[in-house]
Amino acid sequence: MKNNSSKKEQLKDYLIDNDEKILTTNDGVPIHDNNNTLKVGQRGPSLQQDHIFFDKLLHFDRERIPERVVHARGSGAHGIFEMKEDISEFTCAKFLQKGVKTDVFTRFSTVAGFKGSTDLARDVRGFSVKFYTEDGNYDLVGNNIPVFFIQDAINFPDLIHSVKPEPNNEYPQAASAHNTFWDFVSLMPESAHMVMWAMSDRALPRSFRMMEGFGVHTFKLINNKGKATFVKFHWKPKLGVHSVAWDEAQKISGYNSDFHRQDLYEAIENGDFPQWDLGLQLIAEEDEFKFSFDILDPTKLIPEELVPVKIVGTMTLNRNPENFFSETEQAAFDPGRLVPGIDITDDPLLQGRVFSYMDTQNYRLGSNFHEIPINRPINGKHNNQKDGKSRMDILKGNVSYFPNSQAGGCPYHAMLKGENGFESHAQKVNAHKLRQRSISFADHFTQARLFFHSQPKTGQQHIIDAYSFELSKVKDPVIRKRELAILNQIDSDLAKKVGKNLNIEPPKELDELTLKFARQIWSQYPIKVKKPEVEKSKSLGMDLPDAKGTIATRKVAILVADGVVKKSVDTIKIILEKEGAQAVIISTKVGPLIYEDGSHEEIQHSYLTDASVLYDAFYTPSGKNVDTLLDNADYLQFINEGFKHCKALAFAEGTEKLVEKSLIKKDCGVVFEKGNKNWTLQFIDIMKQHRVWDIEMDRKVPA
Ligand code: HDE
Repeated sequence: MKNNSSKKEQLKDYLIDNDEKILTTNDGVPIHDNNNTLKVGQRGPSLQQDHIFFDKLLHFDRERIPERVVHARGSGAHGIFEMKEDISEFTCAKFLQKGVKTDVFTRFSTVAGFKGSTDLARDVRGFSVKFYTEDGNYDLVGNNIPVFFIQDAINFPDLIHSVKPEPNNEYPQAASAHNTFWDFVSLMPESAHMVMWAMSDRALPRSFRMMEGFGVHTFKLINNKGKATFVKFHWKPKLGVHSVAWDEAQKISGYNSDFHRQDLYEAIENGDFPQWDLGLQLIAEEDEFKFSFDILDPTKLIPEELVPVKIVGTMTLNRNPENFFSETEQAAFDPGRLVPGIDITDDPLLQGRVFSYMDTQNYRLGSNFHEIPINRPINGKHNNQKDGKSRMDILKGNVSYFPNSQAGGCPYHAMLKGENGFESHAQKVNAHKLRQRSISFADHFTQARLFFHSQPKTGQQHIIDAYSFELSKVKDPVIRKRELAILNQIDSDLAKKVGKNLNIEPPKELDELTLKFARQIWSQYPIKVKKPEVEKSKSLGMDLPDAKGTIATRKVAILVADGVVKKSVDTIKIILEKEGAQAVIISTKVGPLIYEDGSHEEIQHSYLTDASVLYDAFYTPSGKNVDTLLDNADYLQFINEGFKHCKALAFAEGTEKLVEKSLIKKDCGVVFEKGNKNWTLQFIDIMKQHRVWDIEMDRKVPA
């Protein structure tokens, strides 16, 4: 079947444009007066016959639907995926054939917080992509972390109950730093690897546009001969992988809890379309048991040193939704939404997901959720399902059953027309029915260690700080100690350093209770582990080799006050904008900024409305602004905090007094114009590194 419309074209049929239109009821009846209810006399009681009022209020009373039980807080965008490589030997999926372009809708999310919670929580980020292919919708519902907390779907409700606000008092919101989460994970050593990722900078992205995405599970690609190849999906962001500091994340949550949502929306509105390459790790069926870990275990990744990531295509997000609720909120993702050429594996977490998503969509959106415009396949649906609440489609004819002769056998099987219908991989299964888990899943610490050892020194320090923060928030000392015992199994130095911050000597052995629970899964736990293939993996750090060297879309604050020299502002603005960065002028108040030469410029940002944590770098231009800023505590806070968070700072000639008044020490991340012809280049080079994390320890200032 051919694509008969793009997703954009399809959605156009549902767009409502109120321009130049008369206000009506939901039945299209023109409304004469939308200010007054119908009353008995001007001051009298309202009448029950006011159908105009009821039409409005009844709808309002039903505006809320259940939020997603996890990943409630999210932001989405439309885009396109273009396949660039030929992988037809591995898959017959039509959208994965070289040169094919497919419309997508992508939603990013946090996991634990409610719909209105902050974007900057320490949390995993969801990364869901709906491909509107000519063979129907395919959903790749992944995360920005390549592994998961648990191995079997049956533990999922418990995991989520433990991390969500506690049931008696419903706090803390969007935070894992509390008793119940650490109680659960300290009793579930299988969570050790994922918890390590969640304590790393990966859990504090600078932007959705700067995170990797992972399918997490091993899936199968199926070629047109029915042959399967195992596959892991990766999204690699063109802008690189970048994070913010924990102190910064907490402050951003206060200054702008929509930080990521706004960043994505504005980037797309500005034409800075975010892009990710799709990468595949392909593993031949014969190699299923070749590794020291089990590829069906979702708490394990396949180091890129063992199986390189093959880049095959690119996704570009280029259009914001017209309406958040209609599109982003009603988007229904489901890892069981597969197309011919892709199949699931026996990963016991994935198997459970295939049930849960469809179920949750039925609850959240109703049984006809696939008829909601954002969820409609572009190739149309043809089957004998009918009726149900809010059915939109109108099925023609008297036949809604199969097989039939009355409608000429329609709709018929794909194979009758020589088309490829979805066929599950013909996998041979021969085993007893058991409620058990494979012993090949029982090594929980080797890859947690691999991740920790693969981080640079600052990355390791951030992990130590994160464990120390989170466990300090845990009220029960028994839980803290139990988790330290897990850390000690991963790396004794890590355990010692966290233990020092908590005043606990890390126990040598796992806690009795942890062992007891693990032995309920594997009686012989702990097992003798296999030697890992690699001790360190470069790809687990945050430096993507192809993504370095850009300051595109970075926000640079130009910190001014009235009397600033216009040329000093304009010069850096032009240079930054040429590099694709955004220069934002911040002054003591919004409205007209008065330059030294008397000219004016209308500005939108002030030290009152903005904060240093919302920017990537800072420049202070020269002029009479210096005298004003010397006495401006908010300005000093901007540069002190920028310094603390390892950002690039540049100062024009004549502004040195400001640096002396601040807590800034002159280091390789601070650039001065005075006597330095290359200052702009240096400033940009520092920004390209994102942050000067290497000297973070020397930048510990009270800001
Ligand atoms: Fe989900 N997950 N999940 N999950 N998940 C949902 O579906 C679930 C898991 C992920 O942007 C829910 O529509 C179970 C892994 C994302 O709308 C729900 C299990 C991964 C999103 C659900 C998992 C994810 C969800 C809630 C264990 C990474 C947001 C609302 C068996 C690969 C999708 C909804 C969006 C959402 C269940 C584990 C990612 C309840 C039972 C592993 C990105 O169905």
